[in-house]
Amino acid sequence: MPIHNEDIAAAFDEIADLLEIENANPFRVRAYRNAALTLRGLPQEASEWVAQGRELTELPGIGEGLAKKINEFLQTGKMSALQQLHKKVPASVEELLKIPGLGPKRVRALFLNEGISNLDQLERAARGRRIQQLPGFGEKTEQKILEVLASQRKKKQRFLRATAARYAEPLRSWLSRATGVDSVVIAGSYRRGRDTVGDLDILVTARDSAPVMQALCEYDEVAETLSQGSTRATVLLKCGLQVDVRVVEQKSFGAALQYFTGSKAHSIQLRRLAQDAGLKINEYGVFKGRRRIAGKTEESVYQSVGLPFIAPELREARGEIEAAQRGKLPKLIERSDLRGDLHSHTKATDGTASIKAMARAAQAQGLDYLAITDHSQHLRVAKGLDASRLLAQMDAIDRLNEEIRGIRILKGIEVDILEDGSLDLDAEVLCRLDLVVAAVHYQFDLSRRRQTTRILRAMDSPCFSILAHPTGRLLNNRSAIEIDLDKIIQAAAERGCFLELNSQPDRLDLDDVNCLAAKQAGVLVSVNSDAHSVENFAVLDYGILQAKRGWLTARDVLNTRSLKELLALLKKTMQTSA
Ligand code: DGT
Ligand code: CA
Ligand code: CA
Repeated sequence: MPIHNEDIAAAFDEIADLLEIENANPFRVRAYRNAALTLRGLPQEASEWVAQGRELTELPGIGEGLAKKINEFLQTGKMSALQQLHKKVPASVEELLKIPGLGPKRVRALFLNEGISNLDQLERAARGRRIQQLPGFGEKTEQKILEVLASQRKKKQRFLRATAARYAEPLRSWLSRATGVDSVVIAGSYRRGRDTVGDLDILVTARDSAPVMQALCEYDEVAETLSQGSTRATVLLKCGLQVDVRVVEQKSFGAALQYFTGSKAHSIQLRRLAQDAGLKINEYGVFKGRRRIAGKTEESVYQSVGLPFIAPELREARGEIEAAQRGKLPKLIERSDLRGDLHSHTKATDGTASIKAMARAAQAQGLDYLAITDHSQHLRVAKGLDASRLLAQMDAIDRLNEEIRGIRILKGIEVDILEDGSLDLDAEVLCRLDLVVAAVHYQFDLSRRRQTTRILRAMDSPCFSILAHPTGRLLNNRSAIEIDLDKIIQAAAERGCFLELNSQPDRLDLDDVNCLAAKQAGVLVSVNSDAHSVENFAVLDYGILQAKRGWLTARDVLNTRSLKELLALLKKTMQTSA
């Protein structure tokens, strides 16, 4: 069975979790987390890298020790370091960490002092009102634990789109090679560009469906066939991802693609339009009485009800059909519209490359400018910059800009918003930068009122350009902080500062709805990579997908501006005399 980067990254994350429960050195923990990030960001599978005879240590953040562990995993499917840790802390203990409010310290206490080593035991203890009696836990925590466990049971885990892509693309090419296959498209929420997907919906056009079904059964990564007919099947992959496959005839392709792309709500609205016009749209075509009048292409389906093609990213029944009727569909932003990136890290903090290497990589991605925005001092585990290190970095950037051509490096910082809403570095230092990117990195669970006030205060600082990852959510991991985003958007409009859409596949906040709200308030969104390595700029594709889902055009996005226009806009966010 092939080993994917995601498998190695998951093992590293697991080691990091276990080390945290053991109260290990935070830098050691961070090294594993960073390696996991690097692996997830690689455009290529590590296994291929090794097969080509290349050294894993060439990868950023992968030293000898980590490379050895990866090689061991690739060769044996096991990681002895992880197995060693599991001798002390069983894997089921890690699940406790996923409960919001249970950090490593509390999990350690539950495990070592109470012998609670899995979710069932946790639930039993909470029901028996034993959690509230433990030192450091209260009745509120106990109640929260019970609520979270109940809601977790209800909902099935969704896959990050980026993770699903790792499994979807190889399966797509496998199916394309089956006899008589014309085209294979991954439809559903995946095609609509959602940040997470519940399952994959694959549509195949072929002369004959039998070879497709055969190919699916023979696919190496299928763990179980859940149902199978002559033209449809549902299988479960070994990674846990469910896949629906449908085979249709060429002449129904457009209608089937429209149907399986959804969303359901969008399609229902479309069908109602058709009904009003005396037509019937289904997955086989568009019909007037018994006569088929369209359905070979998706365009023909929309055209049959007098509409232009509607981009899949917009198909959420959020007014796109009305906009299409009025000829007011937005011309959605494309990746090629981006002229720069305003959030990136170097090895001065928790990145893995030098400033120069990052700039070169951004240039290779077709960008004209890159802002270096390392962390500020408060974020100790990331070796955040204090004033003197920041000033030294600014000098280094000035020198580099003299030296290199073809890309302009901007001087920035990702400064922590402290609990009282002040910024982690003094204004007189910050104001020497080209831009200030600010973010919340701790105290995520303040009340909505306090959290909103905290951010609004920060936005009132003399130097404040972009609010980074405004909600702080980590998909499948940490929920969004409680804030009044409308108020924050309003304040950004008044102040002339910007909000970030962070392109990391597990962040992607602002989300689609938030993007649309920012656009409507006239606040420009900055689609940033938050790259921590030279490979990591590839995530901009995910940011662009989310931006499209938020109806954004190139004009709605800050970093589509030319360097000159951008600098003028940034300057207004930076008060030069503090
Ligand atoms: P997901 O998988 O939860 O991320 O979301 P989707 O949108 O991929 O939903 P899924 O996999 O249940 O179904 C794929 C598409 O099939 C969906 O977007 C629209 C279509 N579809 C499924 N069930 C229905 C239905 O009952 N009515 C209509 N009109 N379309 C449906
Ligand atoms: Ca789906
Ligand atoms: Ca499905």
